[in-house]
Amino acid sequence: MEVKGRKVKLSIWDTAGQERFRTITSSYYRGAQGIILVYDVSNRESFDALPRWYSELETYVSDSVVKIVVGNKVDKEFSRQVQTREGEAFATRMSSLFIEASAKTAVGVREAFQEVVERIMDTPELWAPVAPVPVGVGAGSGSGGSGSVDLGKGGEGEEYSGCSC
Ligand SMILES: Nc1nc2c(ncn2[C@@H]2O[C@H](COP(=O)(O)OP(=O)(O)OP(=O)(O)O)[C@@H](O)[C@H]2O)c(=O)[nH]1
Ligand SMILES: [Mg+2]
Repeated sequence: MEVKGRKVKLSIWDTAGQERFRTITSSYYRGAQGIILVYDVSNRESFDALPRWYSELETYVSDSVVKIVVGNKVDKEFSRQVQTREGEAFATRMSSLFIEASAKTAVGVREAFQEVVERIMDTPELWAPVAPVPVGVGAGSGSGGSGSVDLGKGGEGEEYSGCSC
């Protein structure tokens, strides 16, 4: 999709029902830059379950990861159980973005992704390369010069050549 005039490719992982069995492992969260937490505006239980998901996130992801709370099924306005302002207030308390949407009518769907990606783009620590830390003293001391450390030589390479598999 296009965000802020730039083409971005999204890789989206859906928990696909696993959440009901609480079998989501840490590998699921690893490397995530954004997290979408969806509840059903016509089902209060789904909204009340959100704090539990946040305590799980506290364990697995850093604070800088972008979170958005999505109140889905707004097409069912006639049976709404969670008011917009409740959803909004909760999201604010959790330092998260908020939007209401309907997967059925597509209202708010694009916007939800748009908001998350925009916030990710505004958070360099989620994507900017971390400055190399000079570890492995001695690896580049012979030929490096001008204080540079070549982590490509004498580090991984040697280790790899020693592999007997
Ligand atoms: N009216 C309405 N129904 C919806 C909407 N989104 C999903 N549904 C319906 O809600 C039910 C559950 O939707 P799912 O997409 O399976 O929900 P889920 O949370 O991903 O479920 P799991 O993958 O099993 O965890 C289905 O019957 C959908 O058709 C919506 O925006 N409006
Ligand atoms: Mg699903």
